[in-house]
Amino acid sequence: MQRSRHGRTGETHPNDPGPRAGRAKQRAFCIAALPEGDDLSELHELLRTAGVAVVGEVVQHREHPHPNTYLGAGKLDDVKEQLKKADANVVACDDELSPRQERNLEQALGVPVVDRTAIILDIFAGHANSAEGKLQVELAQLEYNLARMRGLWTHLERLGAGRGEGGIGTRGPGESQLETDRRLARDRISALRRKLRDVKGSRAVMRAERERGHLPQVALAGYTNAGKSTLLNALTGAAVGVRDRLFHTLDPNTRAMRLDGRPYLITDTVGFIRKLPHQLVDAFGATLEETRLADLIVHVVDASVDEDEMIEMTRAVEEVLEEIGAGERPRLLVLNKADAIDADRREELRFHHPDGILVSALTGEGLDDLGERIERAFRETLRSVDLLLPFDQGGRLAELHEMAGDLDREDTAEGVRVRGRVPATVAERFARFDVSKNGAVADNGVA
Ligand SMILES: Nc1nc2c(ncn2[C@@H]2O[C@H](COP(=O)(O)OP(=O)(O)OP(=O)(O)O)[C@@H](O)[C@H]2O)c(=O)[nH]1
Ligand SMILES: [Mg+2]
Repeated sequence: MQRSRHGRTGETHPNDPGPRAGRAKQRAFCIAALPEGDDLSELHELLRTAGVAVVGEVVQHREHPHPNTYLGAGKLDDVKEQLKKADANVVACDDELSPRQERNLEQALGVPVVDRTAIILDIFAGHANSAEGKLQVELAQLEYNLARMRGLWTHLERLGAGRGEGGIGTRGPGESQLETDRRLARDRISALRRKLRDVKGSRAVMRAERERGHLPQVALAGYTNAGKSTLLNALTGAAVGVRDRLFHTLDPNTRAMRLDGRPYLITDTVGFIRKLPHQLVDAFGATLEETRLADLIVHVVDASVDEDEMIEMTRAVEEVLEEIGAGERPRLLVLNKADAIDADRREELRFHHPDGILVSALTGEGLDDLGERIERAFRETLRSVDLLLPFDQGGRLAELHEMAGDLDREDTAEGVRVRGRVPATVAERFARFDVSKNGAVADNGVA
């Protein structure tokens, strides 16, 4: 959270997140422009996760934030007074600010201003472990900073024009510094994109391998801190890191599990949040692909919060799923943290979310039910096949058995007749042996 004024980068690397030491000394005053309500608890939580203390807050009710100053003029005076009293040394805004709003706010308030996006990016930077995660976060931060540089740039241009056709004195060293910064940032962005494409390539290879094994893929998705990693651990016996903080998991973790004898792969990945910075969605493309390509998405929500908040979080997740192209995937809703839910709330959940599966990843309550529902959802995607496999295709028969569970088999003069229900992808692979339509083998060629 040490981004320098105006997102400028000074002498350091254009994406230097700044010194991390002494972050706890930051004392933030929170501001928000909301049409209604005054709940800034999530912003507090984000700041807590980023290691910043919250010393006060002001909410202004308005339909839209002020285009120039985010809050109205009167409210700004109020904030200025209050933040002095609270001895705040930074202002944290619950929305992404335009570069102009940020600059004007800093001028009016006399302290650095950080917006929600910068805070989230800062948390991601602190939590990234893998090489891929670090590249993704750096890319997102650079894109964020580049937009701010551009903002300042047009501002300077306008100033120049105002002072008379951009003549002498209007093009100072600031401009060339900016140009250098922007060029450096752009070069770095291209390099990062290239590296991430390579990573994406190897991820695709791994996925292709998994698909060859025909294992059904289940992806856990959900709001940050909903309990996705805890659920992965509970279902698979894994020991993925769990913590009561936002965005603890950034890298996807895939583990195997068995339900009724059939093996599945289940992936836990980065959590979502309201107003998730688009730079992150963009940069985490390869990671989010795991969700987009899953056979089934298990949407995990923290059902221990009140209904309105849960709906809001659920909606935020659905929007991101839509945005990454996973909106149409088959989905299950898992209502987690049942151990923290009383009888009344249980009743309410049953009423409002009859399809939701109530579980506790912590105590194990409801996990059998969840297993059955995953299995059932998966079974619904199965297709009936009636195959005739020539005797020389013994290997393929074994493959089919591995995948399909219950199959009727019958030895005939031409080969083995197999009837049963198999995953759609398997049905496609065996289409050439299908005799259900015309009673004859369509094509006996070897795949
Ligand atoms: N009471 C209760 N707490 C839970 C349950 N499941 C998870 N938690 C707690 O919720 C917090 C977040 O759990 P995680 O599994 O890290 O959540 P996550 O969805 O992976 O979060 P991120 O990776 O940060 O997005 C931890 O403190 C868990 O112990 C549950 O069933 N009941
Ligand atoms: Mg997690």
